[in-house]
Amino acid sequence: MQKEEGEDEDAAPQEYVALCDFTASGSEQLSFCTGDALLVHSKPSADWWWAELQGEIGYVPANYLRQDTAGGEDTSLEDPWQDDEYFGSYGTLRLHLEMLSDRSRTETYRQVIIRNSSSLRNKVVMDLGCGTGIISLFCAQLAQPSLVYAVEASSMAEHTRQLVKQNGYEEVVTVLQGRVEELELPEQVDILVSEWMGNCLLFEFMVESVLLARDRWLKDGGVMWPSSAALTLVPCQADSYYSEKMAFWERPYGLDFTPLQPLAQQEFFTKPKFSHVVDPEDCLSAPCDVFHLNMYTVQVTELEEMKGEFHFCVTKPGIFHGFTAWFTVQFESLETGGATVELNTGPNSDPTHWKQTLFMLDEPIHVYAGDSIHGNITLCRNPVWRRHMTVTLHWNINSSTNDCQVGTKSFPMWR
Ligand code: GJV
Repeated sequence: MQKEEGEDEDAAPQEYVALCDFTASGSEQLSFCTGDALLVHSKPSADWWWAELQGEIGYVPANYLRQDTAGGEDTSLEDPWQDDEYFGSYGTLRLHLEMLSDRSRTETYRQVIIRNSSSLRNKVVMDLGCGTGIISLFCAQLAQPSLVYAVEASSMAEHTRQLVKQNGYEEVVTVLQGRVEELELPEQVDILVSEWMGNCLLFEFMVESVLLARDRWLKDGGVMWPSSAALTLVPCQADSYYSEKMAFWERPYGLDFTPLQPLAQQEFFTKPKFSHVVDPEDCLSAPCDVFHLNMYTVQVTELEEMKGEFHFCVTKPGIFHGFTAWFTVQFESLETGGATVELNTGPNSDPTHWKQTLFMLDEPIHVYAGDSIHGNITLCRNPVWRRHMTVTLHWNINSSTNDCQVGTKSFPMWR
């Protein structure tokens, strides 16, 4: 997903309409309500704009606004799914190499096929978003399904067809190029398998395609792999990241650069940090699952706003720099007495290409063993840009040694 650079510094103010409520969390920010008309004076960054509402002026999150279509450029012609860019990026090898090289990920799917091989016999499988076809090929190699529909929208599908042939599985695996939403099949399937998970589980929202495919193409009583998923959170230290991006400005080369710290905060701590690897030692408490998805029952409309609560008991003294998030997915067994297989992308499991996602607080907070950190998290899907969302964290620290502290922060991912 791309980020745009700031633009139109000297242009005339433009009218925008607020798509959601926004509560200012910093002194320079401006609160507003859904439907408010704001005048955007400048766009100093892609995410934070300088705007006016009823005579007050301040920073506003760009992703909460839609242009008032009375004039100016029209974004309604842009694809809210950004499919050209999205499927374009899956048309080259870079991402497929990253996913295939992720052994924990790929080996988990392989194990699921191996451990369920007798139940897969003579079954019809759909592998949604098959990429280079690895899961379909595992099915053909390690089990005896009657047919695997390998569905892939990107141009990689052409190569996948070749790989299927090269390995001698063209009788079993049928590669279908196109978006699953537009797919026509002669029959429904027994098993829908997909590797759809993004950062913080939902980012990219490929899960929507999986749910639509479930409702259209999965037989009654058919199987979903993964069968369930969860998002997990932990309060953590991130000392080296904090030093590198924030403490750095305290005294570089013997000079006081602290006036740049507010800028550093906007630039480095406004969005989550993807590809963070949290050391288990930096986790300040046991992690907590904040929500679960049942892949058989969850509805697309529920994804608009996913809410969860957390309650952590701090287990060791440290500096609370932020929250780290990751996900797990579970694959139910089809064999009698068979065990569930889990893919866990957290710090206590084998590393994966997703790594973890770090949400930095604006100010680090000292915490002590026995303190409690409770609060909630909301994943709010962007009403316009369907693959994006904003994560809002609200926390409360109760401590015997400190005053009770509360905080709220919203992180766009990315719009
Ligand atoms: N229809 C067909 N293929 C798709 C679709 C769709 N609606 N959505 C994604 N893909 N875990 N976040 C393909 C996409 O082109 C890519 O090859 C793969 O599914 C996603 C793989 C992992 N991404 C992820």
